[in-house]
Amino acid sequence: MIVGTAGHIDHGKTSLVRALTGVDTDRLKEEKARGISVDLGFAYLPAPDGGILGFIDVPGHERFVHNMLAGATGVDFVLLVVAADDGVMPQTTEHLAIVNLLGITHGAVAITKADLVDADRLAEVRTEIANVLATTALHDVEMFAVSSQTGDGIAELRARLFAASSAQDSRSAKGRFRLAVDRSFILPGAGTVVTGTVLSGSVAVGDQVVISPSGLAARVRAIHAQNRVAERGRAGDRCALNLAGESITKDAISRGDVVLDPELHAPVNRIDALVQVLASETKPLTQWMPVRLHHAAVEVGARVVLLGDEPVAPSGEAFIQLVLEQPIAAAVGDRFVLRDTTAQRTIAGGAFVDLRAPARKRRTPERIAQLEASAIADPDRALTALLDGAPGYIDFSTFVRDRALSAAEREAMIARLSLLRLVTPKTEFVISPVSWLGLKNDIVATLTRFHAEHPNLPGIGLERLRLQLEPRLPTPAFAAMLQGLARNKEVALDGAWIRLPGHEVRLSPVDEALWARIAPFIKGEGRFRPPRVRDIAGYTSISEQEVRRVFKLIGRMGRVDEVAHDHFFLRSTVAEIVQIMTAVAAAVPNGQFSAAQLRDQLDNGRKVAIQILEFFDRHGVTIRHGDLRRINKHRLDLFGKPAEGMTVSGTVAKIDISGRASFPVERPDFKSGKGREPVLGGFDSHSLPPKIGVR
Ligand SMILES: Nc1nc2c(ncn2[C@@H]2O[C@H](COP(=O)(O)OP(=O)(O)OP(=O)(O)O)[C@@H](O)[C@H]2O)c(=O)[nH]1
Ligand SMILES: [Mg+2]
Repeated sequence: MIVGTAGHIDHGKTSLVRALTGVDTDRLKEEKARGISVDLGFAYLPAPDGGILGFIDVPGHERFVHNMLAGATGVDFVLLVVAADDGVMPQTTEHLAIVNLLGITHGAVAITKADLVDADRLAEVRTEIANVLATTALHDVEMFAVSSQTGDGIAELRARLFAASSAQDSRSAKGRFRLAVDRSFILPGAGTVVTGTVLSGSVAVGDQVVISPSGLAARVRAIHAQNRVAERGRAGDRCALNLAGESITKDAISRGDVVLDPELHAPVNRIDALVQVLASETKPLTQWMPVRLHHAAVEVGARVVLLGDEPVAPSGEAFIQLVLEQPIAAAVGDRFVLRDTTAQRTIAGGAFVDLRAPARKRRTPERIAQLEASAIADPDRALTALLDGAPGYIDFSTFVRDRALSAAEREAMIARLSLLRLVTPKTEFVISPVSWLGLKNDIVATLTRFHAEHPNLPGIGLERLRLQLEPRLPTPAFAAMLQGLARNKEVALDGAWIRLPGHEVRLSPVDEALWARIAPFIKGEGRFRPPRVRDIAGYTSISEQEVRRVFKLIGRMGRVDEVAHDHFFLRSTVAEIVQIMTAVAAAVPNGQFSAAQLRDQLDNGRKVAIQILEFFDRHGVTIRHGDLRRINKHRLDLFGKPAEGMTVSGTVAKIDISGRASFPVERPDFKSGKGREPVLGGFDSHSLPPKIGVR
């Protein structure tokens, strides 16, 4: 258990810690000289049950409240110190307010310097203290009259602390590791050591960690937990970590940094939070008001953005957005405190709700509903509430990371809530079973309708389908969902087209008749040099536009390819050319052939041969090296098999293996650089479309 002191300057906090533990925590020269505490002090006390109590002694001076705040994070039990002679003073109430805002609910009051007052005064002070505690979570804590001078009451108080420590549920170490650094120093012989309270999870010797927000990597060389050498430090322990790493020095790490599990490193500078303004304030929190934000051991300048219509009045509670001057390492649910910019007053405090706060549309009813869901502490209930609201899916990887949940906890949540996961290259989205089913039904209904309205089209493009549906999943998540449906044969993915598995493109009778007139021109003898759109229009007196339209239609069915602009080849002819080309490649050294060598086999002229090769280059079937090409065997089946009876067999005749030397005129103009790289994803829409680009 970690015990933190709190209370006004000179009220006897340090003396009390010394009386309880035997340790004088005022170590600094300045502290000795001035007789006041300036920075945090640390002491440990072994308990009869084998545990160890850690003490964090804080300074009471109003100028050092920021140090008090750095120490108060991670405290389990507060020891509120009030001097019997002075009674409740300004920092008594301010520290109490801070403790309350930080959500510390266990504690005791020590009325110190009891030796200086009589029983009447003691009774008076008790009443005074009870009054200030009344409105806080500590309203029913026990009060102990003590004297560090005479030792009166110290044993009773110590016994109370031991009992509290035994009764305390040990904090869950389930989450991922986070430690808020309050000191960093060099230990001769060991190197860089940082100390702080473990906020969540645990760390073991040998673990890799990251210093956040800087992002420096380090390895844990040794651990002291609660002042003892340990193999592991857990949530609720004060730990000293001996860190090793290329850039790890005393100065590379400072108070306010967080040492964490590398998975958690994702600093933030815009946070949506639930804030409470102290009743003692006289003014509300207003738009773009500058404040000092205190979180864990860090202090940073920030601005307040109101998310409601009104300023947040004293005693009021509201969602706000905090825009930070510098990024910090934080987790959802972490407590924070706001002080004024002159560091004289504590104004407000609360809990972080969403670390990925949007800069725009941050006040819409939809967004506020998300914040209400995110503000639920229990991750299962928060996630369920989020999925029940708009947009109906969430980025689960981010949810899990921002709540510092472990990998095991992540999987357990998926199972407990029967979530459907949509894995994309960058992240994992989840969607509720109800939304998933609704979306699936909508996809099938939309496709059914589309096929009925457009029997001659192969299907709907992914984006077009996505934009018609609610919830509108992000493109990669939608692609992942479609792939899942395709695996179950509920939809079919045809390149870029999505269709129902049973759907086949059918031409209208009119188009069928047009195709019957056009097709003969690209079949048979002349298939390697078919006429272009304009020529076919001339031969058939069908308009150029119509010829082109029918070709594109047939192209979408995968039966023709537009090898060059307005120049369509039957798919089976393209397949046949691939075979001939394979034979050509097999007959030349290194499989490297020239355009002329292919042209000789096809007998279709230099220009067309080059256009065909450039078409293959674009599809990655051929790979160009200067004037020569070789075949990429991985893409040989891209155009399927040649039509029946057209299979090339035997050896290829007439190949000049002397290469381009004997074809001095056959130096195609490749200067344009076109087709230099196989363009695997950039197909024309009328040829084979790209596969949906997700895992
Ligand atoms: N008579 C008497 N004097 C005390 C007692 N406790 C503390 N003092 C005296 O009060 C003064 C302040 O004590 P500290 O323990 O330094 O007070 P503190 O609360 O730690 O002060 P800051 O850390 O500066 O806020 C010292 O001179 C102590 O000797 C007590 O129980 N009885
Ligand atoms: Mg002190």
